Amino acid sequence: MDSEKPDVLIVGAGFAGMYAVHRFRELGLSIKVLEAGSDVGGTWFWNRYPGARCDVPSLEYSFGFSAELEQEWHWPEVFSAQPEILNYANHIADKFDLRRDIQFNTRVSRVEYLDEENLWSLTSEAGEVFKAKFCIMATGCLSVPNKPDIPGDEDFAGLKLHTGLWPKESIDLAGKRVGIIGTGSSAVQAIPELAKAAGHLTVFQRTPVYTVPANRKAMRDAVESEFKENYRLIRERQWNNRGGVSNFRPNRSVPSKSKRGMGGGRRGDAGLIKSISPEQRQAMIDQRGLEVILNFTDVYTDPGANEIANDLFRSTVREMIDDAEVAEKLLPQDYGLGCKRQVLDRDYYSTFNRDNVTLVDLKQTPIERITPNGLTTEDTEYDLDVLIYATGFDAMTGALLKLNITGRDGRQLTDKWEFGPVAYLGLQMEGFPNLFTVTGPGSPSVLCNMLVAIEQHVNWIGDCIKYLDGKGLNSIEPLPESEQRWVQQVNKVADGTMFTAPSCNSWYLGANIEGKPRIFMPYVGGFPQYRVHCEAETDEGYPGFSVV
Ligand code: NA7
Repeated sequence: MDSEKPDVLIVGAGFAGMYAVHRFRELGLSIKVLEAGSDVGGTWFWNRYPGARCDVPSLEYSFGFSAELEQEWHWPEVFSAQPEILNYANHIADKFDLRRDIQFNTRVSRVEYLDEENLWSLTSEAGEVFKAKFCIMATGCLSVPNKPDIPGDEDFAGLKLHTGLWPKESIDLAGKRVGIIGTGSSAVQAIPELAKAAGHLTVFQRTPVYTVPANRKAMRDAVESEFKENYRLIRERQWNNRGGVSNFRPNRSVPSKSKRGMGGGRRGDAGLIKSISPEQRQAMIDQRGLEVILNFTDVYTDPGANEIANDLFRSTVREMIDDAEVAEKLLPQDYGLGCKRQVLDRDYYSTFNRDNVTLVDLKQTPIERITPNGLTTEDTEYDLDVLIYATGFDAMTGALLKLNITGRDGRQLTDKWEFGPVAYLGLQMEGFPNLFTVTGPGSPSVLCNMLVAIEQHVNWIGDCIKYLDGKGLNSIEPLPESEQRWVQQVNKVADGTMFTAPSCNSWYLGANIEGKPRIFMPYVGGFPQYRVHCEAETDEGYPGFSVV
C-alpha cells in the first residue's frame, strides 16, 4: 500500500519528533511521523519504572520555543519524575495539535533511499510503505533496551520486566520476591522504590556505581516565578553553556559561572580538589553534601585529583552502610568518577540497610542461568516471582542500526558504521542524502540538556530543508572529507578526559554492548563550540556538504 506523500517523514514521536512537527509546520512543510508507541513522549513514554526521574532541573529541561508554553506550565518538583514529564509531553501534543500528523503503533522496520525517485521509502512492520523526499530520524539516544542473553531466560515462570519497557499497568509487588539485574542509573532510581513495594528485593550487581544524592525539593513559587520572569535570559545562557543548562540561580544577582554542563549533581565550580587540604575537603562535604566532589574541575582531567575524589566518595559511603561487607561491595574500585554519566539517587545506599534487601556481587559469583523459579549464581539459587532487567540500552547507534537503513547506490548503514559511527556533526551521513538524525552520534546530544539540543538540531534541519526548497535543489549529504574531519575532531576532544580513560567502560563508548566498537560517540567539545560549526555551515551555504 502506498500512503500519501508528505514533504518530510519523521521516525519517532518523542520530544525530537514532536518539536519537529511544530517547527516544520511553521515552515510550511507537510509531515508524517511514524511512532512505535501508542502515544507521544519517547523515553518518557517507555521508561515508567518506579522512581524514573530526569537528572536535569525541570525548568531547564523544557522547551524554549513557545513563551506561552513556558509561562503556563507548572513543574511540581525541581527535578521531575517521569509521570510529570509525560504530562508535559501530552500537554504539548494537545496544545499544538501534534497528534494529527503522527501515526502511532507503527514500528518502522526498513528505510531505503530510492535513487531514481530521490525519495526515502519507509516500511512498517505491518507492511505499510511511506515515501518522502526528506527523512528525519528522531529515534532517541537511549531507546533500544539492552537485554543480555542469559541462558534460561525463556524458562522463567514469573514476571519478567525491563526498566526501559515498563508496562503502563500498575504492578503489585506486595509480598513478592523481586530480583533486579544491573545497578546503573535506572536501577539506582528503581531500587529504593522496589524495596519499599516488594516482599524481598535481591539486587544483582556486576559493577558498583558512583551515585550522589539528588535534589528532592518541591518547586517553590518564588523560584518558579523568578525563572519565568527570566526565561529569555535563561534560554540564552543555555545556548551558551557547554551542557545546555543556564545554571540560573533565583534570588541571586549573579548566576553561576559554571562551565560544566550536565549531571544534576554538579552545582558550579568548586575549584581544584588538589589545591585544598584534606580537612577543607571534608568540611565541604559536611556542609554541602557528597555531591560537592563533582564540582572540582580537576577531578575530570587529573587522575591524581580523581583518586582523591574517589577516596572521599568511598569513605563517605562506608559511613552510610550498616554492614561493612555490603559497603565494600557497593564501592567502585576499578574505574573513576566522571567516566560514566553521573547518577543521582534518592536513598540508594540506605536501602541496603533494609532487612528485605540483599546485594549479590556478580563479580564474585557470576550468574549461571535463569531457571523457571529464579536465578542461579555460581553458589546460590535465588527464588524469584519477578525478574527486572535494568541492563541499559544500545545507546546512540542502536536505534539507527536496527532500522536497516539503505542509502544511495545500495549502501548499508550497518557497513558504513561497522567500526563505529561516522557522521557529520551528528546530523547527516555521506551516502544517505536528505536523511537527517536528531541528536545523532557526533553531536553533543547526551552530554547536553536534551531539549536544548533537540531544538537546535530541529531548527538547523528545518532551515536546511527550506534552503534546498528555496533554491530548487534536490539533495544534501556531507562531503566524505567533512565527515572524516569531524569524526577526528570528536575523538580529539574526548581524548585525555575521564570519559575515555582505559579503565572506563560506559555506554558513551559502546562498551556495555558485546561486540560494539569502542568509540566515544557524543561530541564533548561543548554545545556553544558545536553550534559554531553548525552555524558556519548554514551561514556559508553548506560548504561541508555536497548539495545537488
Ligand atoms: P546503564 O547505565 O547502562 O546500566 C546498566 C546496568 O546493567 C549496569 O549496572 C550493568 O553492569 C548492568 N548489566 C548489563 N548487562 C549485564 C549482565 N549481563 N549481567 C549483569 N549486569 C548487567 O543503563 P541504565 O538504564 O541504568 O541507564 C542508562 C542511561 O539512561 C543513564 O545513563 C541515564 O542517562 C538514563 P556493567 O556496568 O555493564 O557491569
